[in-house]
Amino acid sequence: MKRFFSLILCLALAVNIASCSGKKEQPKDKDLYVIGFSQVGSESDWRLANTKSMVDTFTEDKGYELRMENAKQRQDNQFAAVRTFILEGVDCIIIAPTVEEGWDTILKEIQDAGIPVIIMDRSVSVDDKNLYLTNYGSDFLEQGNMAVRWLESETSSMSAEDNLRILHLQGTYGATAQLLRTKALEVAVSQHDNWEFAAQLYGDFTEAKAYEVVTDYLRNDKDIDVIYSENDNMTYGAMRALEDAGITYGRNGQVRIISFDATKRALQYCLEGKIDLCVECNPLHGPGVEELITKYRNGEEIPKHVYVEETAFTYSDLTQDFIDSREY
Ligand code: GYE
Repeated sequence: MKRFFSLILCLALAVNIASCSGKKEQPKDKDLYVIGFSQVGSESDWRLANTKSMVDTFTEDKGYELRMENAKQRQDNQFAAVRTFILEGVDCIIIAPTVEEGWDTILKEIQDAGIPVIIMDRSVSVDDKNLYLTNYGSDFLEQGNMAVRWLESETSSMSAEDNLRILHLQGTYGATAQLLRTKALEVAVSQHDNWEFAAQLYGDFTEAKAYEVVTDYLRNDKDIDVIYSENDNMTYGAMRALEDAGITYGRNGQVRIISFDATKRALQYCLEGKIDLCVECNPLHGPGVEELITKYRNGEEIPKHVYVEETAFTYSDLTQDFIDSREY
């Protein structure tokens, strides 16, 4: 009897092992294309829309597994995430780099592991461009130039004796979005004798930081004509600081406001006359990046740099229906 039970036990175990190993032979994720994605953080509405676009695009239904790591705006967190992706042997790595510099070594490590890399949103500054497949994102210099052209046309009737005092809010130092939006403005200021910086303040792309620095600044100087804010969330912080200081802004106010990103809330403020210019920065990168990955997997040539289409909006370009229909 004892032997009979042992036999049954053995059979049961054997069936169990067989079914387990059967499962292992065809694991679902074997067929999935695994993407390791190092995202900058969750510092802004733009970033949340960007993350959503990636999550919505790279779904299991379409044959992907997206492993996303939030770097909380720190490059060393990105290095750690990338090294984990290498160990896991993912099929592709996507990096939205916090800053441009410092990527040579880690990109070399990925190359040595034979994993393709896509740089998304911002750029990296490396000597060897073969370290990544392609760079997909915005033309940040053109965004800055759109803002400058608008400001030139708005101030064209200004007398040469009047000075235009610009309060410049800067995003994360060293990020492409900061470097190039800053470059466009600095070049313009150097070319216009009567444009000057009231100050250049560090807002790190967040509302809280911008509120803090603008509040502080306005304690000693309220003589500003324009705020050039390198993203919408910093703009919201600046708007609150201006309100606290009793300074009016927008179309009928003392201070004109230029904001980058053109996310829904900013466009709404623009329609209400609180923001004068919204320069668009399109965060919906998922579909475009997927197209590049598909081409790569099919062995097709892909361009080294792909820019997304963008424009700029003033009050007169907007309607409520248009804003409601926007995805971000
Ligand atoms: O403008 C800002 C975000 O790199 C385009 O990063 C992105 C910028 C965007 O935090 O809101």
